[in-house]
Amino acid sequence: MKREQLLEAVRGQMTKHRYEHTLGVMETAVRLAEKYGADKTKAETAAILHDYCKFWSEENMRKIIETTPHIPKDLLEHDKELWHAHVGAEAVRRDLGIEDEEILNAIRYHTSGRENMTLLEKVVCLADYIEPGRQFPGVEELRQVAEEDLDRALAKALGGTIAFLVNREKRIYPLTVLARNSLIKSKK
Ligand code: DGI
Ligand code: FE
Ligand code: FE
Ligand code: FE
Repeated sequence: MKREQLLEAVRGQMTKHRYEHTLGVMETAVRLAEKYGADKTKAETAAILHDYCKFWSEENMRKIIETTPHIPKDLLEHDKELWHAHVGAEAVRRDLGIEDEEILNAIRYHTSGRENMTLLEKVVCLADYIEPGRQFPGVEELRQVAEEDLDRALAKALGGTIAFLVNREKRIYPLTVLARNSLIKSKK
């Protein structure tokens, strides 16, 4: 599918604000892919589709998680904010015929991260944090680090999410901890 068709397909699924976020992630992911040597076309496709399911109902996503054999069931015991990533990967395969596993994994792990992420997965996950529309304390520093060190920037971003969850007394999905550890370990 061409870029315009993909954009059209996601636009109908989301609010204007979320669509603008999607465009920001697309732009940022392509730029990071270029900088760090990931596949730019795959980064663009994954970025456009990464929040495809963001506004699907909780019941619908729960049903898809329960009935799709390879979606981890432990997602159901963690924050539902995590669900749209795994459900999204299945949905774009089913609805849009996306079969490329690297693209699907970049969508699947864009929220939680995972241990030993691929370059493409890192690029999409980090772009989601630092796209121009994002505003949260520390985002400017994150944008600066992203220009120098992809792993360090992503470890920082995931660390920020972990701290946010701890502050709110929420559970942390284990893949997020594994992702952060492996990003730090891989540099030592
Ligand atoms: O979909 P977006 O808002 O663009 O961003 P996202 O897919 O990265 O979702 C992030 C949200 O998920 C954020 O509000 C924190 C929440 N969340 C809940 N539990 C976890 C989690 N994020 C991570 N990485 N790990 C968790 O365990
Ligand atoms: Fe998301
Ligand atoms: Fe994210
Ligand atoms: Fe997003």
